[in-house]
Amino acid sequence: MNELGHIEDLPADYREALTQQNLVPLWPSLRGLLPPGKPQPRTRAIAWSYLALRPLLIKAGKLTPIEKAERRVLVLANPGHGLEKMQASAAIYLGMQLLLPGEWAPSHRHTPNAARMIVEGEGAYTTVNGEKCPMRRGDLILTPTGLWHEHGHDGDKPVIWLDVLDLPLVYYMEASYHVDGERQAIKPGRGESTHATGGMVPTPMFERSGKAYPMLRYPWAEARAALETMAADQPGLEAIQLTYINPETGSDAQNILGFYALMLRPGQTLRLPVRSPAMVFHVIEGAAQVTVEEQHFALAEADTCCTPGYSAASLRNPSADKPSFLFIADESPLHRKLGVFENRG
Ligand code: GTQ
Repeated sequence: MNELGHIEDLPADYREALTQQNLVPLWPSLRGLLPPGKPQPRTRAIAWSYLALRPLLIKAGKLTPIEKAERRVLVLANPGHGLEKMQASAAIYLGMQLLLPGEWAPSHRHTPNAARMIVEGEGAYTTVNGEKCPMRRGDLILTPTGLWHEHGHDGDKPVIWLDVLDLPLVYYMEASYHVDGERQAIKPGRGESTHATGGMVPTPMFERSGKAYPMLRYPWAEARAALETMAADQPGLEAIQLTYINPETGSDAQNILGFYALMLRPGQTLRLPVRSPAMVFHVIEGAAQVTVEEQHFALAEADTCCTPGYSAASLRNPSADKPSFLFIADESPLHRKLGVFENRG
């Protein structure tokens, strides 16, 4: 690879003349824009300890009333991007949100897609376009682009969940905005949750709903049972993994980020393929050791970590007798749609 010229090689008066006309020479930046062989991601492999962040989140509950915060969230920011950018990777935003008993985070809708992985507590719910979705540990709840959503809490202890949004991408596209709304009327019955029957979808008057987001809540109890069944059925199966999908189309549940549940058998090490998208790992149950290139992270329950794209990573369950369960989010749907997805094995 040949070295190209530096900006300092150019005479100062020439550089000044370019700047005056909003012109920039390409060649000093060409290798940075198009590095050889693989990208040079800003995204760093980094982990956030739940035990360490929880007291700060609880303290935020004392310092800032919900009326002032609207959403009481500590953002899991990747220093590789600069903390102020509030992004975990190029396309992924992560936040830990706290709702205290009796609190209400008012209704709004926005262009970025959001998903919530429930970490702790009982009795809270998110209402998405009128569908009341109970929040129990390990549940995945979608609030896709443009859908009204608000959070309420009838329980008696704090509820905490992990927000996963494609905010950095939508913001970068200059397409990010929100609209405030009125408290939603809750639809009677089970509503869209009838979709939770695997392999069957409602077909009133011989038509499917045709909704872009027919299923909004993916209960952990069902995902966990499905993983355990897969593991028992196929003792030789390496990656015991499920993808959260749109049950009407079989496509990823959302357009930009992908969501998955993974089980590691006791003592199992799983080497992941080297792929272009960045990934997020969150421990729902048990523990996991994540190795990314030369870095190691020992994740306990409720800990979260992210890895850049094009990196070699492996996951290990350190327990000799208990399985561990992970929630994974990644940028695969985005990379596939853009035609830049790569799997280098
Ligand atoms: O709960 O609606 O972490 O709008 C960031 C923006 C959560 C939410 C976040 C949001 C929300």
